[in-house]
Amino acid sequence: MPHVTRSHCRICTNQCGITLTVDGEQIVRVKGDFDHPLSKGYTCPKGRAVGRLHHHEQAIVRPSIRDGGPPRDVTWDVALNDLAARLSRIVEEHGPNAVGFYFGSGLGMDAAGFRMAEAFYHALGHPPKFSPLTIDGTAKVLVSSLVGGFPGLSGKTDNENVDMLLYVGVNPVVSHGHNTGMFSPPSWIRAAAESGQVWTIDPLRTETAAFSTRHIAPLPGKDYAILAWLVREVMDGGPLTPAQPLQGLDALRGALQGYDRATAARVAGVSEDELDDLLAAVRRFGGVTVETGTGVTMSEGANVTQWFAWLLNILTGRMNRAGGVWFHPGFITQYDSFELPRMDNPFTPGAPTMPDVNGIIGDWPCAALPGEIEAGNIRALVNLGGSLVRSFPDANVLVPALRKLDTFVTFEVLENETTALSTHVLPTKDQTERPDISFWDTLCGSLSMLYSPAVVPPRGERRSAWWIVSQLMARMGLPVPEGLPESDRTPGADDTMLARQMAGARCSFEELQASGTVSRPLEFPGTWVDRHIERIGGWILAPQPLLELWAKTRADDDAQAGPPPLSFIPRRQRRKLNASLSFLGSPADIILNPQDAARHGIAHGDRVQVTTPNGAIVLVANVSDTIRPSVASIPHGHESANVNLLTSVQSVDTMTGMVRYSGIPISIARAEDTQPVRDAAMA
Ligand SMILES: Nc1nc2c(c(=O)[nH]1)N[C@H]1C(S)=C(S)[C@@H](COP(=O)(O)OP(=O)(O)OC[C@H]3O[C@@H](n4cnc5c(=O)[nH]c(N)nc54)[C@H](O)[C@@H]3O)O[C@H]1N2
Ligand SMILES: Nc1nc2c(c(=O)[nH]1)N[C@H]1C(S)=C(S)[C@@H](COP(=O)(O)OP(=O)(O)OC[C@H]3O[C@@H](n4cnc5c(=O)[nH]c(N)nc54)[C@H](O)[C@@H]3O)O[C@H]1N2
Ligand code: SF4
Ligand SMILES: [Mo]
Repeated sequence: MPHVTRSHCRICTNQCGITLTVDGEQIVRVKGDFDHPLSKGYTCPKGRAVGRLHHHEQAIVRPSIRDGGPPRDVTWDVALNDLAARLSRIVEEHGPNAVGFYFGSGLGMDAAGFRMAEAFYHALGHPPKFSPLTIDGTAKVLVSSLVGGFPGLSGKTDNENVDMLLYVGVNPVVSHGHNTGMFSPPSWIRAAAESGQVWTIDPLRTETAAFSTRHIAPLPGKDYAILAWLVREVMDGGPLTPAQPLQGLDALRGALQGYDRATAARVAGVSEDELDDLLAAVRRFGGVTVETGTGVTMSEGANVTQWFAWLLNILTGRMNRAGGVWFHPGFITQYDSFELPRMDNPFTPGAPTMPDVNGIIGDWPCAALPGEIEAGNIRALVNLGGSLVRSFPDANVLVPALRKLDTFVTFEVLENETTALSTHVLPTKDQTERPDISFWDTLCGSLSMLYSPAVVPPRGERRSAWWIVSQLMARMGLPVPEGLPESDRTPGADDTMLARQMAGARCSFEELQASGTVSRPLEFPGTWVDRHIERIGGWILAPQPLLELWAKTRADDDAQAGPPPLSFIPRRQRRKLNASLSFLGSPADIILNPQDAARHGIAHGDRVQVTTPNGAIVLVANVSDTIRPSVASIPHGHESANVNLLTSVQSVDTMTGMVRYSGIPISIARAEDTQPVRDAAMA
C-alpha cells in the first residue's frame, strides 16, 4: 500500500517541506507539503524531482575501485582498506598536506556526513582545503569581516517590511537568493513592488527584473560605479541616517570625492537619467536595502561592489533595522549568546603555487588545485560531493591534473565525468535514504531547524557518509570521535549522529524529532548585532585593503578606452541545480542580444561556437532583447557544453582567491562555420 511521508528537500538551502508517496521502495510522487509551517506547500521543479533523482539509472549503488582499468565493484572492506592504505602511505611519504579536501555541495546538505568529514580534516592537521567559497563568492565573507568585524555576519532582506529594495546581480525568482532562502519568491517580490519599489540591476532582464518596478542593465562587473555614486550622493545629500556608530567616514568621503554621475554612467554603461531616478527613489523612501548575489560575487568588481552595497545599507540606516537587513544568529551556534570576537582579518595562507593569492578563512583557491597537483604538492584528493569537472575553473587543465592524482576518492550518488576520473567511488545515502537536520542554519531565511526521517531504504550498498569517513579514519589510525554507533546499519544510528550535533542548540533533538520543525522568534533588531558593532567602535566604513582596491579600480577605469568586448555572464536555471538534475532538460543555451547575433550572422536556434583562449564549447543561440548588447548569458553545470572549458585558473582575485566567472570576453561564430569542437578535457 502506498503511504505518504513528510520530509524536507535538501537540494538547495531553501529546504522546503515536501511529502513523498512511497510504495514499497518506490517513491512514486513528490509534492509540496501544504501543512509545513514554513514553506506552506511551496516547492520548485527541482524539489519535486527528488524521487527521480533517487531512482536515477546512473545511481551509484556499490563502492568501486577504478585504477587504470574499468570500474571494479568491491566490498566496503576492500574499498576502505585499499583507500586507507593508500592515503596512509601518501601521508607517511609526503606528509598530510599531500592530501587535499574538497567540501563539495553534494555533502553540504548531509549534516552528519559533513561534520565527520570536518573531523577527518582536523585529524589530518588541516591539510589543503577547498570548498565552493572560492568558486561561488568570497566577497560576502570579505566584507562581513573587513566592515563588520566578523565573517559570520550573514545578512538577509527583511522581505516583509522592505520598502525600497535594490537587487544587484541576484535572481531570486530562479535561485531563491544567494546565501539566504525565500519561499515563493514571485509573491514576495510582487508584494514589495506594490507596497514600495523593487529595482533590479542585471545585464539580463531576468524573471526577477520582470517583477521589479525598474530594471537597469549595466556592463558586467561594473555595478560598483552605480553604487559608489549612490554612496557619495547619500554622504553629500542624504539620507545619511545610520542606525549604528560609524568609523572612517572622512576616509570614505575622500575616496569617493569627485565620483560624479557622468563618471558612474560612463563606467557602468548606463544612462544618467536612470541614475537620477534611482537616487530619487532612494531619497523618497529615506533609504535603500541592497541585496546581492553571484552576479556580484563572481564578477571582477566583486569586492568593491559588495562593499558599496553594505555601505548603502549602513549609511541609510538599513542594517539590523525593520525593512532592511537582518543577521542570522544561528540555531545551533548562537551568535546572540556570547560576545562575538572581533575578526576583521579573514586572510589565511593560500596555495604555494599561487603565492600572490590569499587564502580566505582557511580555504585555498579552487583555481590553485590543478597547479598544486602538477607541482606534486597534492597527491590525493578527498572529494566530498563535488562535481569538480563542471564546477571548477578551466576543465582543460583540471582534468589532466586530476588524472595525475595518486588517489582520488569521490563520495557521490550519481555517475558523472568526475567519478569517471576517480580512483575510488564511494556511494553515500542520498537525501531520501537518510534522516537529516537543516545544517546550514545561518543560510536559511528564518530562525528554525528542520528534521526529516529517512523515507526509503538505501539502494544497493550505499552507506551513511559519516560511517564511511569514520571507518576511513579508523583504518588510517586517526583518532575517531568518541562514542560513535557501531555501524550506520544499527537502528537509530543516523539519528544518534544528528542528535550529537544538536548539543546546546535552541531546542533538543527530541523536541525537533517530535515536531519536524522548530522555529524560534527572531529578535529583530538583534541587540547582539548592535552590541558587536558598538564594541568594535562602529562599522568600519573604509578598511585599508578596500580603499587601495578602490583607488586601483578608479585608475583602471580612467585609463579604459574603446567599446567593451563581448563578454559572458553566468546564469542559473530553474530546472537545474549546478551540475545536478540535467535530466530535467534545461537547455545549454546562450542568450545573445539581437545586435550581437546579427553582427555574427547568428539566428535564433543556431548552434553557436563560443571561444576563449582557454577552450571552446557549442551552445544553442537564444536571441533575445532581454540582454543588453555586448553581453551574453551562459548557464553552468552542463556536461555537453561545460562553461568551465571557457574559464581560466589564471583569472583569480588576488585578495580572496575567488575565480572570475562573470564578465569573461568571448568570441562567437555559427558552429556550422567553424571546425567541430574537440572536447579537449575529456579526450
Ligand atoms: N562557470 C561557473 N562555474 C560554477 C558556477 C557558475 O555559476 N559558473 N557556480 C559555482 C557555484 S555557486 C557553486 S556552489 C559550485 C558548486 O559546485 P559543486 O560543489 O561541485 O556542486 P554541484 O555542481 O552541485 O555538484 C554536487 C554533486 O553532489 C552530488 N550529490 C547530490 N546529492 C548528494 C548527496 O546526498 N550525497 C553525495 N555524496 N553527493 C550528492 C551530485 O550528484 C553532484 O555531482 O559550482 C560553481 N561553479
Ligand atoms: N534553480 C536553481 N537555484 C539555485 C542554483 C541553481 O543552480 N539552480 N544554485 C544555487 C547556488 S549554488 C547559488 S550560489 C545561488 C546563486 O543565486 P543567484 O546569485 O541569485 O544566482 P543567479 O540566479 O545566477 O543570479 C545571478 C544574476 O546575476 C546576473 N549577473 C551576472 N553577472 C553580473 C554582473 O556583473 N552584474 C550584475 N548586476 N548582474 C550580473 C545574472 O544575469 C543573473 O541574473 O543559487 C542557488 N539556487
Ligand atoms: S527551492 Fe526547490 S530545490 Fe530548493 S529546497 Fe525548495 S523545492 Fe528544494
Ligand atoms: Mo553556490
